[in-house]
Amino acid sequence: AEELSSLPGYASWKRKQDLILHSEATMETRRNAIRSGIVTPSETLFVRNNLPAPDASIVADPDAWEVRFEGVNDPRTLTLGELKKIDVQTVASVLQCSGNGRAFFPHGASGTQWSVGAAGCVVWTGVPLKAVIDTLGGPSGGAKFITGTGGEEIPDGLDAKEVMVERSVPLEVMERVLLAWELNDDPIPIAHGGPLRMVVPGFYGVNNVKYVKYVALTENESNAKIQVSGYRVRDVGVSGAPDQPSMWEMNIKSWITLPLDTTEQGRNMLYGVALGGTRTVDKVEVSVDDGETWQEAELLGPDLGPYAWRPFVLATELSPGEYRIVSRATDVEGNSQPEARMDNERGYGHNGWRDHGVTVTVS
Ligand code: MSS
Repeated sequence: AEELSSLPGYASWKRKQDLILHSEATMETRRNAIRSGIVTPSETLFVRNNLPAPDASIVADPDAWEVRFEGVNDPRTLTLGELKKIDVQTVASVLQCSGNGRAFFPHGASGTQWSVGAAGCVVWTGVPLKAVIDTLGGPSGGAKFITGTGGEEIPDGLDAKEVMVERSVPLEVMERVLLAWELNDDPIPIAHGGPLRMVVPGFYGVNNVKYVKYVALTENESNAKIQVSGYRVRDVGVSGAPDQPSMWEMNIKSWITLPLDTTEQGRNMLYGVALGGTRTVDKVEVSVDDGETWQEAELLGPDLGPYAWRPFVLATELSPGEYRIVSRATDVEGNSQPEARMDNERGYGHNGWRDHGVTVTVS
């Protein structure tokens, strides 16, 4: 696919040199833009929009933004200004598209051909959803899901249920859900879902509903296409359906960020990042011979919690030649990245270590 030559208006403040411009709605962080960083600068963070972003005028007066709450004993519409007075918390979490790594699937999974860069680790500040629900008298009964609706206007002539971004996540994760108004210490820009975003730490990007305008505790999952048949893991050639796993919790994953392509002989620092989804990363091993032998890398601090990623480094001597450098992360419960990808129709959830390696020529 043809890449854009310049940043689209709503993302014109981004660092163009850090991004691969797949389209107006999809921009990927370059593998070399992460280096040893823990928090991904907003200017470098990937963008993925399923619908055209709303007009930036909605972030001009953030505190006036209204959200409707349903499925509680006292259903109400609250403004962002009011939400800010309920409580406030900060969480570092990885934002990663379900299709990150799609480019590595040999069957040519349709959708944006993300390599490793549909992911970043960012800091969100907002009100815990639990505190808002308590303020509204608690769940009204029978609730099994938290359903959030994006604030996009549905383009003329399209069926809302077909295109709207409305996602449901299990009620059990409520304790960690934030309604966030800050990204990396600044008001959330329109590109990342300002003025208010539903953040579900540890869950794939799609569940982090931007410009959230409606939050409901519901008995059933949303009947929007994006929930019913979209973002479902199924075999190649099979259509999406509600009985297939939804792209909710992220799996353990890591990749090398430096060096890429070439480096000089002698002592080298091999950098990368590792995420555990909802579990803390325990260790990362690195191999310079495509998985024949492994060495344990050093985790770099600080530890920003289970939802953040952890940069790592392995210091090693390299002599001239060609190397296939791969990394494999393990979480505190012993879950490790598999070697292979799990083939699936849409190329979701790829965490196989083999495909994520880099080939480096040392001279
Ligand atoms: N939200 C809304 N509202 N809309 C749209 O479109 N998308 C998704 C999420 N959210 C959307 C939303 C997706 S799908 C993703 S990844 C994310 O978001 C991204 O983010 P950023 O900020 O980066 O752009 Mo896949 O799983």
